[in-house]
Amino acid sequence: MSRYSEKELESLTAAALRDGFCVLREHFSRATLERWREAFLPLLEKHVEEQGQLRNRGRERYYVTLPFREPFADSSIFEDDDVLAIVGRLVGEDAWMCQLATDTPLLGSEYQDVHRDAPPLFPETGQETPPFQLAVNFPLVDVTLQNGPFEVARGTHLLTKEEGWRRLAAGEVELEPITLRLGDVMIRDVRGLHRGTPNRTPEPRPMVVIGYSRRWLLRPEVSIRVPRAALDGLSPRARQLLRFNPVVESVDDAADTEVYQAFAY
Ligand SMILES: O=C(O)CCC(=O)C(=O)O
Repeated sequence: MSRYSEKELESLTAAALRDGFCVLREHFSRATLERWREAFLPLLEKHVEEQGQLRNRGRERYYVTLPFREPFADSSIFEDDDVLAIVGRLVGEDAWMCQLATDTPLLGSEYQDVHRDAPPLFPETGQETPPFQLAVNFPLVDVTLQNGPFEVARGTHLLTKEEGWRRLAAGEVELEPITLRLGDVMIRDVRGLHRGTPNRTPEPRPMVVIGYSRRWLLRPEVSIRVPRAALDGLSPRARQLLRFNPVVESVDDAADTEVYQAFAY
């Protein structure tokens, strides 16, 4: 069920096209996200123990893939009507869902280098294109100025990285911290120049990332391993969204090495 009218959805889409992101405030159920947080924290602990040495996102900052099972295989989140309406307008009605993961800075994390999450499609032209890869981000805690807000420079998704860097250095654009309450959702074009900032509190700051791509785009570094037994319980729309992902006998068979190492472009 949609919360937003067609006109509001158009306006949120226009903001995402212009600024590179839009935010839907108080959108997801806080009780649902509290269940996600409870289930996530042991996964984070295990990841830090087993793969923490990879340090693939910087000091005390971890990228953890979520298993496609309860509570994370949640259609109230990944099939949300408003989010999908905006995603469809930005990357096509036939978009697919390619990523279900989290970014978590802990105490001791640092500023990341300013980066994009994807290279341009046609680097030789120096021209950017309409959107092709989105991140739907929502935190599992309130994000404040103290616990490592994501920072982004508005409008830089339509510039080359070099021009974006130049405008940042010249003070023509600036990095803005995006503070979010539990339940808020940000839909962003992954080309916008951004960085993670230090979490200065003892509590982890998990941010979920659900990736939606144009139907012709494959990012081999990410995928969602869908257990065969879950397929029957999925709606036709969910099956359509997940259609290019590997089907596995059990999520526990998932390769336990994180392959998403190169992340900054
Ligand atoms: O703090 C965040 O969630 C952003 C992290 C980030 O941009 C990255 O690891 O690519």
